[in-house]
Amino acid sequence: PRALRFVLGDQLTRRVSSLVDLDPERDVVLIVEVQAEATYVRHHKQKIAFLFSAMRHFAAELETEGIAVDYVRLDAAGNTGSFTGELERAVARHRPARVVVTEPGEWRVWEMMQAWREELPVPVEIREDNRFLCPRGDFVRWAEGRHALRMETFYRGMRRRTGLLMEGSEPIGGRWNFDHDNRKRLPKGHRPPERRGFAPDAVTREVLALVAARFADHFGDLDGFAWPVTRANALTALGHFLQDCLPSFGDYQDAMKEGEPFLYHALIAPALNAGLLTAEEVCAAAERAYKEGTAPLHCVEGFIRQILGWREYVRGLYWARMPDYARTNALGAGRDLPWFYWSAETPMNCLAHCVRDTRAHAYAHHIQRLMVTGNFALLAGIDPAQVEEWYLVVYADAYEWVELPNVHGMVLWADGGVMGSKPYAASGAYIDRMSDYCSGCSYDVKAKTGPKACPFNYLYWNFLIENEERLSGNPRMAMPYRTLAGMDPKRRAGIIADASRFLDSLSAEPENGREQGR
Ligand code: FAD
Ligand code: DLZ
Ligand code: SF4
Repeated sequence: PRALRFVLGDQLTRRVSSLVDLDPERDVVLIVEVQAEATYVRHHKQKIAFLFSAMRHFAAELETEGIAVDYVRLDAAGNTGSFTGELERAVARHRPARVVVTEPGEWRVWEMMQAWREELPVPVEIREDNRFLCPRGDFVRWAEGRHALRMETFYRGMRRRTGLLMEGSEPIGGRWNFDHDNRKRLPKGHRPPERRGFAPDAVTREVLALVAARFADHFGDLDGFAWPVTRANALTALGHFLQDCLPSFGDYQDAMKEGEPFLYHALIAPALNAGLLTAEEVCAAAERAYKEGTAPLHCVEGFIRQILGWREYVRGLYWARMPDYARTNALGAGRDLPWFYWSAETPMNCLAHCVRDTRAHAYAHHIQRLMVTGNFALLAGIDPAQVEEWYLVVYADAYEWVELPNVHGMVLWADGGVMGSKPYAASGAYIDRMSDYCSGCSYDVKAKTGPKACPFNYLYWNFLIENEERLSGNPRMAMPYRTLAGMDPKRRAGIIADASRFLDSLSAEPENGREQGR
């Protein structure tokens, strides 16, 4: 063939830059299932099943178009188990004039690609990832000379650049951000809409069996797998969200409820990150919902901000700051990740529910990730690398370009303030306000000290005490540090005692030597 076009598992769109000039008469598309990608971290079973199924469906769609696809299955004879090994074998098989790839989503694979240029006997063309609205180079230019890279400034630039929700040079509705209309708690007895899932077809069922057999010791359940694995199904999922959920998305964006892991969230991140949907079409569809009057502005703006703002911003930041970004540990956190992040066995009801939702669906929504599992990891001073690995493992939408800034920067403040001006630390009162978890908890969210007190309460103050030197000069932390300064020394000593008793009781290993399905 003229060109061998290597498509990675998260680049599943006909419009990806490596395929735009494909010649169906002479080119071959290479897609490979490899052990190394499935195990560089021990991904949740549903994450592997989602990607393998989406890859197989995408290959079948290309073939229907008459395109030659060389698809290497995980159990194919001779599969070397790595991107590099499979690309080398394919080059030997097809003897192409050149290899064409699109830049990957992770630094790790970017380094591999640089080596391909040296090692392969044919030229390798690495093309820009055209699946984002802000090219890497543009973000770098925006970031140049700034220490703090604030999302809000970036987002306004993106609104102007794309014209989304704009009236000339002004934001529609006269404001850039409608957050103060959002973030309500769910009214008592409120029933969120039924969510549309996708029953596994024959291709997915075959993949589910493969994953159950080959990755039995990975974290997570496979029953209940309901992710959309084709572009057509992903578009159905988007349509369902726009109609049934977007009109209340903003209102309940930060709410949490026992037994309701999805609420009004879009559930599109796995599809979006793997290429089944594009950011551009999702934002355009949401804007249309506003213009056609089916969803209010504060919900549509809130939703578009997540994708046009946050998603593009974390991706830009990742590439602008890697590889050094992953190495910082501004708060010097070093505790091991507690075992309950895998087992859900903790009397803290909020954490137990978030871990159970995660295990069942390879999903938790933003506030569960940020304010429950994330906030706990911050307050307990858990080693950033271990927290990052957990987030990369457990979510079907996780890739390092999006996971790392969210965890390292937003949640753990390990970047020392590049992403957020202050750590998101919060006590139990926040969780109580936004959820119904506390009413079913054996701890008392109102109690501040003692064995019955909600651990978030004393861990919050203990966090401020432990990081006094690093954080007390931060103007945005002035209020809590003033309260701490005025605190009765006996109370302060009580907090430290409660926190060390609690933290010492955490185990990084399964209790009683039992393996619990990590
Ligand atoms: P919705 O809540 O309906 O939001 C719509 C879309 O906005 C999402 O699909 C996503 O594409 C985008 N979005 C929203 N918030 C963010 C954000 N902070 N960063 C980037 N995109 C965002 N998202 C991932 O895609 N992969 C990850 O690995 C990931 N890790 C996270 C880790 C932590 C600690 C936190 C706090 C957030 C993380 N997020 C991650 C962002 C967000 O939580 C998920 O995108 C979202 O929960 C996915 O579900 P949804 O499609 O229902 O999203
Ligand atoms: C996450 C993942 C998994 C589990 N398996 C594969 C695979 O077998 N083949 C593949 O092409 N991609 C896989 N991926 C996604 C890659 O890890 C992803 O492309 C890189 O992390 C770069 O973003
Ligand atoms: Fe979580 Fe504390 Fe509420 Fe229990 S009381 S659910 S630990 S916030």
